[in-house]
Amino acid sequence: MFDKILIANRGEIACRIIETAHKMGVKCVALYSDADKDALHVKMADEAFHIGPSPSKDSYLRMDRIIDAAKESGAQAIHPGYGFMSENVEFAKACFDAGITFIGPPVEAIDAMGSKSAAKVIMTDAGVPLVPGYHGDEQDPAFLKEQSVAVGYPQLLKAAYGGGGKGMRVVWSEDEFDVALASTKREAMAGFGNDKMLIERYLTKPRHVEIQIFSDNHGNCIYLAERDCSIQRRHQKVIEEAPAPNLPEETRIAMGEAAVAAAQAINYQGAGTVEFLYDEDGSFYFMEMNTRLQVEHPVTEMITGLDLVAWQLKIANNEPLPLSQAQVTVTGHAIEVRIYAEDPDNEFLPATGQLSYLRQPQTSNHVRVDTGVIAGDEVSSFYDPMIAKLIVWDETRERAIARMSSALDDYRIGGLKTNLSFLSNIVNAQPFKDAVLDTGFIERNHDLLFTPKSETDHKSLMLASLAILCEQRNTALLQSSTQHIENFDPYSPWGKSNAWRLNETAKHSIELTDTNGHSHNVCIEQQNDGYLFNFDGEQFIASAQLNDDHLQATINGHKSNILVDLCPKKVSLFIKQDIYHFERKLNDMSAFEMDESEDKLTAPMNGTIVEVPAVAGAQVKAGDVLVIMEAMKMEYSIVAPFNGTISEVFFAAGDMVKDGAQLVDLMPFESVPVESAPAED
Ligand code: MV4
Repeated sequence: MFDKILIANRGEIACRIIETAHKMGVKCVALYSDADKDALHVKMADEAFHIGPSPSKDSYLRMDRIIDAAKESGAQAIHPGYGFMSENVEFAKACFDAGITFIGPPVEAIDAMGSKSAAKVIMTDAGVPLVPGYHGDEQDPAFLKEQSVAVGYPQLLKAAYGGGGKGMRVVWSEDEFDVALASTKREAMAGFGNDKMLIERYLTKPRHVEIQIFSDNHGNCIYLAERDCSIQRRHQKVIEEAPAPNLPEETRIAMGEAAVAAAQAINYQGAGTVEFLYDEDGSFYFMEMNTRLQVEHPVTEMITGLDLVAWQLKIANNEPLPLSQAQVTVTGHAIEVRIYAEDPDNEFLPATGQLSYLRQPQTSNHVRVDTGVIAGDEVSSFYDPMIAKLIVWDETRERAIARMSSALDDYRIGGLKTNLSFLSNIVNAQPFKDAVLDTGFIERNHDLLFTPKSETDHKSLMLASLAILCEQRNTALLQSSTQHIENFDPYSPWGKSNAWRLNETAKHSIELTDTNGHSHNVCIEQQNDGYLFNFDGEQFIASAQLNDDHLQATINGHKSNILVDLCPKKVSLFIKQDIYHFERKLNDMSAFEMDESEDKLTAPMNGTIVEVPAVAGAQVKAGDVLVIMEAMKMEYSIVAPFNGTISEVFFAAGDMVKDGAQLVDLMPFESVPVESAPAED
């Protein structure tokens, strides 16, 4: 086995490969761009090489730098992961020329599958079923027109060198053909530098079912069951599962054997995936073959109990397949969802930002999370914005769905938009539970999956406000803990860092702006045993406690246990799969702006000084009341935010002050000197 391999990738797949390699005692070399200098995969590796600026073209796609890093590190093999260089013939050749093992198929196999039409010729010879159509070399438009008529309508025009749905055009009738051919050829030439076309009968509601195959260098080739990846959006897989629901056993076997035949036809080695279109009438047809480990390989691992990356390393090390076909067993059902930083309410535009809050579901034999990020990481626009893959397994599909739904409810991500609620809507949708699957699933169930953005409700406003108030109360608790207040009552106005005069009802005003851009001014009266909210005349009595990110709140007797992400300017609520984000404007009268740069304490608004406990020269502790002022019929205490000496007091009781006026000059010091300790004996 290799002593050391280099992973020419980043993110979750790099972490996943490193994890298996380390279990096998293989050292790992990571590569990183400027943007990834603190990335998880770099931390996990035994060593790492900086390979360039953040853009992929200047880093992860720089073959020369990758090969140089492998040579310099002494890596004996390179694992390309998926994407980037994983299906690049030139890169596989460069590895071979450098005497470095490419953990993947032979160059010839990658090359053979690079062209759809060439692949179809090979599949025809191998007896693999193809969609009826034309995929020859004759490309004269008049000849193609004749083929088009022979195939019949609707039909699909496909660029031979297209991929991912690009370079395809549905033709519904003969008189559409000429225009469609011309435009698809132009698109293919512009996109792929080759305008060779093939024509296929168009399947209107196919499923995407793919077979995982493995070949070794000793003539063995087996299939490891199948995956259903029909739920896609713009040719991006969203949910994958294994095995494919309701696939007749004889179809499963026939598809698997066809996939093996396809692999053997190109002398395949390593992990590969043969994709089929599975038609409503039970027929299946070769679509394309991927000569890499797929993103969705974990669902196959969960139902077979195998480690496909370990198999890749063994095969690259010229070992035979660990199992024969007869020894492969399939147990239970697995589902994977791809968690993306994107905005489903805005055309799934990629989202960027900091993962200010990240809580994954508890992992187990049933729940797996493959990720390349940790809380606090930035999701940049340089790379695919996938945050993680969430994979679940259970004994039946129904139970796997329930487990996925629950795991999604437990997944909490704050700081940027994600597709979590969209994924939750899919797995909870009856058509998904009924396995009514085909490539049009998302479009057909649009109204089920895209819940209109709900107007912010009073409950979410109250919960966000309670979280903020609890946070401030907890801060006061922390500060006043130095005052050793016995029997501290969290609802006592004196319990807060901004203690309130007992003879007044403490009032707060918090401004919350929701993701629709609507601002809500929430007014709260603080009472001895909690808070009183008033929305359009309707009153709500509430109490709450905040422990870390858990908010326990009772509103009019109804208890809620939710997770919150509190940042200075934002507050997010995670209520099962509903997520509420608010900009949090510090209008809350119970807080005051501390001009940190100059340690000044200023008046939060125009008002009148009621009392000035502060005296110049006095030493005070954090939380001590310095000034009490009245504004808008409410009283506020301005307290010392840290230990220090009062150097000057600028106002006296009865004075009027303007918003922002400096009230006290407080000089910080390390700690309030205590009486000198008794001399050591
Ligand atoms: C098809 C098809 C229907 N009929 N071929 C999409 C990209 C590439 N993988 C091939 N694709 C399709 N080929 C025929 N003759 C429908 C698709 C297709 C599709 C296939 C699998 C998964 C998702 C898809 C989404 C749209 C179209």
